Amino acid sequence: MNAGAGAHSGTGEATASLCQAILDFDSDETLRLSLARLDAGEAPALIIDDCRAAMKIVGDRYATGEYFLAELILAGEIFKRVVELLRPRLQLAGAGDSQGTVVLATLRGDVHYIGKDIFATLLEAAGFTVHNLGVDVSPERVVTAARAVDAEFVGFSGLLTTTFEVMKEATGLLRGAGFGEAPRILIGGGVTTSDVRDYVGADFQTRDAMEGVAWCTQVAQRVRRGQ
Ligand code: B12
Repeated sequence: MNAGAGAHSGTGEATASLCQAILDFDSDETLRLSLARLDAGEAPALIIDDCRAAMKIVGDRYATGEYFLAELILAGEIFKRVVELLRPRLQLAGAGDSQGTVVLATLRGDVHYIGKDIFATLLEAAGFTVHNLGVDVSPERVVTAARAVDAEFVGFSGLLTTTFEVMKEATGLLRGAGFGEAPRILIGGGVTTSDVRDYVGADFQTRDAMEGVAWCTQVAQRVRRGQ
């Protein structure tokens, strides 16, 4: 099996072999290569980007019928183990005053959570307090949670196009819920685009967790300065 050209976000041979290990569903080799790169001082975010490129290939092969559900599950399990390995390094920053409170969820009908949990970890590393509601969450539960913790941000992760309607419903409920100031709403996940952001009525969209953290940080700073 070949990793395929042009899909990598990192550099050179290290990227290609990590990608290939995932496409070979070789969990031990994937973890060994990830650990070697960590020990060599590489940023965990780069390793995640490479794994994501491999997951994209797995998804594409599933879409064309070359892979089946079993391969999706296998690749997902391997990626989850990589994220567990990297998590302590991703979390290094996070002490001190909270930058703000974020409620996160994958909404009704969607059980993908790997990307959401990466975003949650990076937010915590940047000093945010995160209430991660999990997957298959109803819009009503999001509103209840956002109100209970007085959330400044609410994030939805979506990997299925069928979730767009539910994101729209949840956004509408949040905007109409009579908060003093409604929380900022951001969406992310492999199938989201700026058009989807406009459709669901969110404030921000990204498929890059680091970009999501940067946006939350900027907004939180602006709010603190009263701008
Ligand atoms: C692994 C996987 C699974 C695993 C999920 C494991 C898990 N625990 O999460 C399992 C096997 C369960 C699964 C099931 C299904 N899957 Co699936 N799956 C994938 C796969 C291969 C990878 C997803 C992934 O983890 N990517 C890696 C993460 C890191 O990327 P990410 O989520 O985009 O997250 C990054 C950013 O987007 C961002 N981010 C994520 N969330 C958020 C949120 C916010 C607020 C912000 C700011 C940022 C952010 O942070 C991350 C890092 O930067 C994708 C293919 C793909 N191209 O993504 C298909 C894919 C998503 N699955 C698909 C399908 C069809 C299914 C099934 C319907 C299959 C079936 N017949 O049963 C079911 C649906 C089950 C359900 N009800 O949800 C399709 C969706 C097609 C569509 N357009 O709707 C895809 C695209 C595959 C394909 N090409 O056909 N799947």
